[in-house]
Amino acid sequence: MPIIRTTLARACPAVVAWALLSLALVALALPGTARAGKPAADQGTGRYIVAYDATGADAVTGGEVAAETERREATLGFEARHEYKRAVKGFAARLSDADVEALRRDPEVALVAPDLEVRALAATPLAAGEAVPTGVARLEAANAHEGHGSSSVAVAILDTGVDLDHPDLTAHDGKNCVGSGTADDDNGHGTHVAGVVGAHNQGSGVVGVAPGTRLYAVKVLDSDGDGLWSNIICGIDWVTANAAALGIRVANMSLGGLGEDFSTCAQDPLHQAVCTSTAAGVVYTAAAGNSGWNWGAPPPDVPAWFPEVLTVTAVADSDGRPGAAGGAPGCRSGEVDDKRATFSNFSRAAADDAHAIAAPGVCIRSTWPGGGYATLSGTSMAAPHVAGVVALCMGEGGGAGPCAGLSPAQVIQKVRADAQVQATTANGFMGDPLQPLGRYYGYLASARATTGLALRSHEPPPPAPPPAPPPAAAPAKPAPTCTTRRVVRRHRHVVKRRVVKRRVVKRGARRGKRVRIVRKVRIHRHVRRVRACR
Ligand SMILES: [Ca+2]
Ligand SMILES: [Ca+2]
Ligand SMILES: [Ca+2]
Repeated sequence: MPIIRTTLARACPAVVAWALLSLALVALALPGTARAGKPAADQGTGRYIVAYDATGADAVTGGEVAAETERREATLGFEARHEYKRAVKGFAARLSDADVEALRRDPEVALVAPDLEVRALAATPLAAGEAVPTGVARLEAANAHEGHGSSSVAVAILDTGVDLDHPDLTAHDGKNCVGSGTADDDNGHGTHVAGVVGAHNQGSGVVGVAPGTRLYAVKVLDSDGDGLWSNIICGIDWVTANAAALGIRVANMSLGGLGEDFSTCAQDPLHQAVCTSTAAGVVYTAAAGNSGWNWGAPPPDVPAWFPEVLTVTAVADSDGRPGAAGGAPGCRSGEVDDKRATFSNFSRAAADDAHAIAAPGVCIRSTWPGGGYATLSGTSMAAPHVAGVVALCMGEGGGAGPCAGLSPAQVIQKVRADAQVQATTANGFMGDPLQPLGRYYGYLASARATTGLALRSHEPPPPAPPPAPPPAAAPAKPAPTCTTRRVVRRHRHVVKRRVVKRRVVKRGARRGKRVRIVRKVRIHRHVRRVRACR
């Protein structure tokens, strides 16, 4: 039976950071069937949605809905509150049990379904003193102001155990498959993984993707972070047996080793355990491995290669934002902001691509045994980010989410499709399918797209303009009231003119001049506008 070892140790013996070594084991498990953890939908409201047969011989067209509904209202005595003519042909109404019975017997009625309550998804304000790790921010699971509530389902952490009394975690003792005693963490790796999924939003430490989610510690790796397949199968067996009772719908496996060969569900006991647990409704997230190689090349990396799991590659991100402007991550050299992590395994075949997704896995801060915190890197850190997103998709705050009722295979494809829909070259990473590097790492998971909850950005308001200098010291006074008056003055003007006339004297008389003064009087008219203000 192969030994499950950290992929990093296998790939890069020179790397001495034990934190990275322990990353080889990635265990992030969400417990099985969701229904056990949720209250039953309230069917006692008396409100129903009735859909007419839309396709059969008795099909009711949109134009007939009003008349058909009116006929039944008259016969049975109910009153429809809504009528539907397009997406559904039918109506909604408060109905008695007898009405429901009668409508269910009605050949033209295809469906009588209880009208269940829904609740708006609301973000939770971030508690003062809480720090949002970069990976949580990068997936838009939380920002400096808001985050998500706890998942409605529980998550199993198949790992080195979890610090059961860490104040930032709601960790329950699940199963110790390595030795005796509780599944308390004697390594640190499992506690770190647990905090990425569900560290509380309680005002100290860090906040997880799905804060306060119930976590079940399943210890399958020893204090060195090593284990055997038999340990892993023991953990998966416990998850499968307890999923329904404990509401476990997600399980994380931040661990890996080399398989003997490619297998079907029936050909390999570890593969069979994963297939059976998945069929019981548990979604498994698995770390892609830290060897920087193709997980699908023989011999395959397992459980990353199993087609039934959601395999998570690692992205480097230093600032919790897209845009590659965060600078190099501080805890590890050689990595670039918003680029695939150099150590991350990847895929090269379509069948392997089909269950791959990416998440932050470099310099991730999370919980540590003894009530502390630590910063680690690895695909082990990437996988629990996605486990948290899947847990939120199952539902939060006790309600049902968009993944409730989906099979694990459907959940995996939904979360991958959400990531693809959200991706652009501006918000993705170097190495994703929009900016490929010749290898497949998948799209970056998106809590925003998968849960449908966009956190408010709370952008700071634009800075206020500096106050205008006070006007010159003139005392304030009321605006003057002004009137304009037209003044007309007339005056006489005397014009004098000397007129010289030549006088001619006949018969030798001398010539002479005669001067005459002519006077004329003119009247001048002056118009003036006089403006007067008071
Ligand atoms: Ca402890
Ligand atoms: Ca916290
Ligand atoms: Ca970044």
